[in-house]
Amino acid sequence: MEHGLNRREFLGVAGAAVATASQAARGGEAVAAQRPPNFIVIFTDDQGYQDLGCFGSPDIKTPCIDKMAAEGTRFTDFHVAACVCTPSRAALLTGCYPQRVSLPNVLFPGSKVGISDKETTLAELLKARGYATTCIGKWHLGHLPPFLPTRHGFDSYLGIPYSNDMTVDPTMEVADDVKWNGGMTLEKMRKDKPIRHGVPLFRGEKVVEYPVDQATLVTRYTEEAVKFITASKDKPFFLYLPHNMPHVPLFVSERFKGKSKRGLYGDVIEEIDWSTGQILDTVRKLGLAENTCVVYTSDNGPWLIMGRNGGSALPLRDGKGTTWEGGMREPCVMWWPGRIPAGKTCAEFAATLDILPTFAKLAGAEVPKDRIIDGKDISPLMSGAEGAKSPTEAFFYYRGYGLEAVRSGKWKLHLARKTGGGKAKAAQERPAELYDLEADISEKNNVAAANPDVVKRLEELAERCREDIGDANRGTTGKNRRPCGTA
Ligand SMILES: [Ca+2]
Repeated sequence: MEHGLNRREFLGVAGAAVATASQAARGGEAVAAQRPPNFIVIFTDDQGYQDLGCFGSPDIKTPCIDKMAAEGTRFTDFHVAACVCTPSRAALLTGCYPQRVSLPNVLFPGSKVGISDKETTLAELLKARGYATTCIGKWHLGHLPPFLPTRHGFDSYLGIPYSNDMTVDPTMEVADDVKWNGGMTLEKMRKDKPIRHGVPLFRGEKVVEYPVDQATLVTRYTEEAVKFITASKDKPFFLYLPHNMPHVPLFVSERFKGKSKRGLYGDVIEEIDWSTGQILDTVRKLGLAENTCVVYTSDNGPWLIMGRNGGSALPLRDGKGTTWEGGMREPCVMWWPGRIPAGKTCAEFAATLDILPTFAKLAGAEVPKDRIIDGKDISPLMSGAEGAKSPTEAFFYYRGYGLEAVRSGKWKLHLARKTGGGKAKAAQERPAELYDLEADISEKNNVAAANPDVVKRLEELAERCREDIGDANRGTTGKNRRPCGTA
């Protein structure tokens, strides 16, 4: 039975006869007519490709996520659309390249921009289908009121508004019952220089704790998630859980401190594993397993430079902040008993861009038709449909607005471009490099010279992308960008 689920069975409703071809063709709508599935997205921050037991970690123990993989499917060629936080989240929630929605760079406490209210987020799309929605964790798509989760489709929000190594925006609204830590007062928050790595915790649109005790966050997020699932059990729900760990500075609760052979980073991942187990157990206990689709992945690769969070993307090259595979290929596990085959590995290309159109299809929700959405429906890959192939012809690796690489099939081309050019030395022309990711997942052997036709084809795909959403490395802005929100 492992490979036995076909697409029609996958999209059909358990126990309901999906008898006619027309019903099968309607697919997602047939599900939605009964009760649309629940969705849970667990999105960690800066976790490496290797940093789960089921992805080969030699020394981090993740029994709960390994069990999730044994009951579900591992995606081993799964990508995020950016190598840093803000743009990666923009892609997940809009189904679009972050450059298309003009959020290609990390936002800071002084940033006055955020996600545009003209975009339709995954949460808005599902909310329109009657879903209960919540965001618990790190947002990072703008911390000013017009950009907060509660303005973009989430019924409720608990979490930190951006990265946990940032500070506070002294103008933030503060709740009446705010908890001040470390001798903080409202006056100090408004006037003093912000505390290094002192971040505020939000509930809804107001600060409820500052600076938040970060060692408590995974526990609190988990409790909040369990509460939300329990309260929402009688209607479809969407739980978006973007953990702010293992982004540096690392914090862990007392229960997990010193437990992992891998040091603090391992402790942090093991606590997130516990959290994931709590969430899946809640789903199981409530009898919702067969109607709940859970995706676990990370927003970008491990921080190997500067902060050095201790993660590993092996066997991939490099990590966060780069367009090498280690920066943008992530461990990914999908779980939905009865719908996603158990114990399977999907080696087809997929990306967070695909989550929005796929969930929309499964929920019977409308994807906006008046604009370009980059992601594709990957439900056939999720169902393990025989012979299902990635629907993505080409995938583009950006850093900021600069297009650095293009992927098509097994080939990845790092584009020729100028690099360096600081005070010390003149800019260098870096030639194109081609890698065969099937034979060389570590991007070690440049085979450009031996495959000129492949290089030409991928360069043509890159050129199409430059015309579409631009490339700062060539001084082009593209014709299909949409503005981000401004406050
Ligand atoms: Ca990140």
